[in-house]
Amino acid sequence: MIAVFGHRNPDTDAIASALVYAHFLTRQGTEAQAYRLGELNFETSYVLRELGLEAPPLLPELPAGAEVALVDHNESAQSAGNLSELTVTRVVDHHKLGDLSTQTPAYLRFEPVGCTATILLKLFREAALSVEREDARLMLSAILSDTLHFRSPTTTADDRAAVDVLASLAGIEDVEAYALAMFAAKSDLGDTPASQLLKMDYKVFPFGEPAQQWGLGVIETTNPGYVFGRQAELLQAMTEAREAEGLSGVLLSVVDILNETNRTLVPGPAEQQVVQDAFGAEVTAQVADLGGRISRKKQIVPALETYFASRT
Ligand SMILES: [Mn+2]
Repeated sequence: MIAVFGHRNPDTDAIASALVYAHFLTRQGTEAQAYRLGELNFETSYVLRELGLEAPPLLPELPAGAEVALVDHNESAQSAGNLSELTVTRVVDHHKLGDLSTQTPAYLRFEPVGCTATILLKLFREAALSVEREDARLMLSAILSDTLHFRSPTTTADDRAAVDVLASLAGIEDVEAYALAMFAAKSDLGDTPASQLLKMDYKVFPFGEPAQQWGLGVIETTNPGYVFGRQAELLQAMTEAREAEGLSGVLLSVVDILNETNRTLVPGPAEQQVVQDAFGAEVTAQVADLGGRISRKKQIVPALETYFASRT
């Protein structure tokens, strides 16, 4: 039995791709079970609820040598705690290659597309395997989520073509309306504690040499006013996370999905300096205007890598 899982602080792609890939492998004769590495966000909960599906179980502590398949991530900092002891047999991902190493030859499928699910659809086609309605809906949801329904600069022609195919397989006639319902569910944050809001879509990255660890959170929302109404609490939660996790800096980008803008919370002077130097951004009252840079993967992380590399 292979355990299939996406990254910590899972998003819709991390959950949907784990479910679909586990199903794909099982149908191909390799028994697999999907897991999650954290709590679902409100968008993913909506997607599963609409489908009448349960969330995959939390990944238990696996014994050394257990076979695993990674989807939607490859960096150890975003994976199972004891990843280095596990046997990675497969990786399907659309992120940059990080510190991945494998103990045995592995199946590795990386493509620079907007979503892991776009790659999974290709695997179904290459295997000449039909796509079941539920899997089509999961993959469609993941692509709409990761690409912000094609608003993100990570979107490729492959993602658009996949959505066309999947919408008809999933029986979704009005894709725009479905995407807006997903984004509305994601934006309905209620009284979620600030520390939890920070961690809902949050990844730790090493930058420079010797590596500094930076925590980069994103809140994608159709209602940025709500998030900025809680700015003081969020800044406090960011400072606490920086101390508790021994990080060099923490940033939280508030992405306005509909207007395609990014205003990023800056908790201290170290973060302010980096944001000014790396992005040439203006910082006013602990908010940096990052303009149209709405993709952490394509626009935030590469700029920070370039910045820190130039300083070492
Ligand atoms: Mn993804």
